[in-house]
Amino acid sequence: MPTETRTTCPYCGVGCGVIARVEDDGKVSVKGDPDHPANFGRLCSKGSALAETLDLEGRVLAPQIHGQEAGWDAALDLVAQRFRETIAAHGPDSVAFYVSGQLLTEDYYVANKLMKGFIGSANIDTNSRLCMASSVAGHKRAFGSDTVPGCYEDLELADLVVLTGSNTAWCHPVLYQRLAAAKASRPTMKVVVIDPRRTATCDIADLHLPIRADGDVALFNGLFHHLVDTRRVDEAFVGAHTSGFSEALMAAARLGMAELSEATGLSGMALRQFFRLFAETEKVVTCYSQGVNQSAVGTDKVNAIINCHLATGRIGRPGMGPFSLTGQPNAMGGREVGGLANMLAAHMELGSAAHRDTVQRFWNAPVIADKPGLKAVDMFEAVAEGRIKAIWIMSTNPVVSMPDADGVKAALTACPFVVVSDIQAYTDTARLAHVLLPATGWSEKSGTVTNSERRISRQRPFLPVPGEARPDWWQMAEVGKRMGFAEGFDFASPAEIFAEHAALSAYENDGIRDFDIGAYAEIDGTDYDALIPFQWPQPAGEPSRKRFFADGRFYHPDGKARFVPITPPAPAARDAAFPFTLNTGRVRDHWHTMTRTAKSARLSAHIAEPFCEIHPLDARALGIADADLVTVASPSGHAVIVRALLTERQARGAIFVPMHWTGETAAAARVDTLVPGRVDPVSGQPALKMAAASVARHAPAAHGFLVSQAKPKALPFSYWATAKTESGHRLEFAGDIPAESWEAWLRATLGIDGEITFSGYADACNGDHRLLAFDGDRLLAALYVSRAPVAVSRQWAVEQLTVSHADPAARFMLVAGRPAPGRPDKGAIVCSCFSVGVNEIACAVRAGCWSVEKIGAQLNAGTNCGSCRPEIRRIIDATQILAAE
Ligand SMILES: Nc1nc2c(c(=O)[nH]1)N[C@H]1C(S)=C(S)[C@@H](COP(=O)(O)OP(=O)(O)OC[C@H]3O[C@@H](n4cnc5c(=O)[nH]c(N)nc54)[C@H](O)[C@@H]3O)O[C@H]1N2
Ligand SMILES: Nc1nc2c(c(=O)[nH]1)N[C@H]1C(S)=C(S)[C@@H](COP(=O)(O)OP(=O)(O)OC[C@H]3O[C@@H](n4cnc5c(=O)[nH]c(N)nc54)[C@H](O)[C@@H]3O)O[C@H]1N2
Ligand code: SF4
Ligand SMILES: [Mo]
Repeated sequence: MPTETRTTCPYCGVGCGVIARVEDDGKVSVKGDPDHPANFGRLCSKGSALAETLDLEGRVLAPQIHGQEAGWDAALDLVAQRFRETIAAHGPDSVAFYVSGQLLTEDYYVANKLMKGFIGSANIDTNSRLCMASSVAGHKRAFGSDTVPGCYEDLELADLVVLTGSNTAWCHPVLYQRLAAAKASRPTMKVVVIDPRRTATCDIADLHLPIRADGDVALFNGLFHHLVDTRRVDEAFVGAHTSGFSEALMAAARLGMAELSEATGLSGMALRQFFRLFAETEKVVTCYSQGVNQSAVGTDKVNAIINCHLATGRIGRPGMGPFSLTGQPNAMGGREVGGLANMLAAHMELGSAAHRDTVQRFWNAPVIADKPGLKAVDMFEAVAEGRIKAIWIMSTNPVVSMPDADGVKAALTACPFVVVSDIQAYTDTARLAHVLLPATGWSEKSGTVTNSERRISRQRPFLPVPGEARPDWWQMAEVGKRMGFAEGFDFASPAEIFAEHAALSAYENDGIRDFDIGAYAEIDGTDYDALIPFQWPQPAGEPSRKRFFADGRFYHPDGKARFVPITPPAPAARDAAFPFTLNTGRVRDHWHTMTRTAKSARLSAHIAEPFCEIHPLDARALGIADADLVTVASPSGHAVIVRALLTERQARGAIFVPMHWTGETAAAARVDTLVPGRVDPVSGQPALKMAAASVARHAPAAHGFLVSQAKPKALPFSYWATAKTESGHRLEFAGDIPAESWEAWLRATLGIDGEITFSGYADACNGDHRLLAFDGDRLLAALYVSRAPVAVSRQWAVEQLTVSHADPAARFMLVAGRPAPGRPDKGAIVCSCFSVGVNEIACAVRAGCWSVEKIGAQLNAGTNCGSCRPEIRRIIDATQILAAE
């Protein structure tokens, strides 16, 4: 009998409900859960492709010690012994855990308990430091607690939604679709996007403000003054429920329009339009994400935004409030268990003796950490300096995702003892592990996650556990027991851990702390299995609550919210040799370091190479043409080589490089090697969106493109990037021509030998080589080499791996690298659900399909997950402009 399991998507913080179906033959399919209140049945492109990421290729299936398979007992004993010895010799602060917002709450709870209550150090930090730390710090400064006041419904109820530093269309796609649907049904609703780039999110924007990097503080300070000047301040609310208004207003220096334009990079007209809209609209939600958080002034940006909402009393009521969009599926759960180095469990304060006492008694713990531990950037610095001698990294890939990524790599290489728990064996970080522990992944593991609107949902298992994989919480609990803490870690199931976590949230609480899920303190295994999504808080005997703060009750000791005085940052000093501002972030169809999304051919087809978005005029000044390769270098002497993408969506003087490509998927594209570990002084969050960089054309001897059934290996080129295709692989490369013949190189790279037919041609004059390898009718590989970037129809070439090539005459087309005249060439894939390419869409537009709906009716594109709809609209606009010219 096929089974259907309700679970939660493991990607972004929207936290969509998923129904996973397993057929009798084991085949898995997924669909959106119509009953889940985050998505009501929708899924984005990544969620829709989940079933394609569940194969066991590359999985770590048994514990490894120094690369050799070992039993669990040996591995766990070794971890416990090395941690114990290190602590005995050098104290508890000589060890550390670096964990992740992709752990389940139960995993996170155990890790935090072990480090803070039993080892007695607070050296547990998480990739949430790179992600949500500024929001946490901003919330705490303003509200006295890390509370997200609103919920998703507020975006639908608002009359103005401001999206700042958030590419919602690509990064929180289902929430974006809810917003787009609300705006379509109520066109008076306005959307403003504040982002230096014109992103896909601008598709539904009434106003796009292409702000200068870090201009946000000046913008919201300016807005604060405008609200005062136009008498929009809610004096009753400010008087009764806040403090610090005058100081904050004074600090938010009153700038004239010209100065404000200078500080924000925005025209006076745009500024006035935004200020007026905000001032005149009562129901405003301001959503923000990494363009706000990942900055050296991230916490100040958060508070500059919150100041405007407090001043107008627009907080915690339907359709109003500041709204931090969380990135990872369990960024919120991690905060709830206190998984950051400066927090305690259940939203209690490490700095409060009373809270430490409460937690220690509840845990019956031998010790309790009494000072903040090291935050991510400082933690890896301490590893580099030898102060931390043993580290356990769980569910994150810092060799790719931390700033100064090569520094992190060197630190881990030199560290005496590195433990990594992951699902994949060959991540850039797992390669450096002394002990590699196989974790159960999504579809196998069991627990809870909390989404951006404080909604707690279950992730449920529906596939058997492969090999010797074990849950992360179990690994931590076993090591805890082996370190001598049997009592604190005797958990038999995630349900038991969740119940303890819920009980702690209610322990000596009485409404003093926001996080209280006491209603679940007694939950048993059966109820846990049946748990339906709910929002916190839900104290014992009370219903759950959607919003905070409409009653004006905050969590500072006096019950009031604080205005925070924010002074604008000094303009960043520019080094003439590194004139560009390097902005980094995400693409639609990949997830972080791609350990899962790269398994899906569909997701890999949307954008198959690392790139650098640059304004055409900046490119022209540097002699860079579209599809050239460029070297992007940093003052620290690091460089990446990526494809140039010329676009006016990018502001002049700024470039954008995605964060996704790793040492596994590209030659030199780990963009975090370029980003220094400069952090926000309040939150410790690194400024990942604003590094200095230079750009230069990379001029290799040869450029190449290869499609092949086998995975290419040991590539000697200065540039390469691989991606999976439906039945094989594609490779972009550039560099020196290998010493051997292309045929010999191809045989070695693909490991092909025996009866293979080669055909093709070489033109010594222009350096063109075309080489096809056949096994009978089956194309094994097609190689295209040229001195200039290779002009081959990529998607068409990829599809040739899946069709028979019986007609030798037709093989000429393969040599030419493009379809016969009149034959379709899809072009780059835009709709990953139905594999519809840009050329097909443009062709349909020319034939009269002038709306996204008509394209959908004709080609299906955009009719499943809808994530590509902004891009379809862009193609329609561009095609119409061309037609009009
Ligand atoms: N497809 C996809 N979705 C994801 C993820 C993924 O890997 N892939 N990851 C998830 C995670 S963990 C996170 S944290 C979120 C991140 O979600 P987002 O924050 O929406 O994504 P980013 O692309 O990191 O950055 C958002 C935007 O900030 C802009 N920005 C840069 N500097 C500034 C500035 O100074 N001011 C303003 N106002 N804007 C600026 C950038 O141009 C960028 O478009 O996405 C989540 N969703
Ligand atoms: N330049 C730049 N750098 C950035 C960012 C940026 O915008 N720009 N964004 C930052 C942000 S917001 C984030 S959140 C980080 C994300 O960065 P990372 O956390 O490093 O990225 P992931 O690829 O999600 O890493 C998750 C790892 O956990 C493994 N894994 C998956 N499931 C499980 C499991 O159940 N258990 C275990 N033990 N392992 C598992 C995966 O295989 C993968 O290796 O990157 C940060 N770095
Ligand atoms: S929006 Fe997409 S990635 Fe995010 S939770 Fe929903 S389906 Fe998953
Ligand atoms: Mo994140």
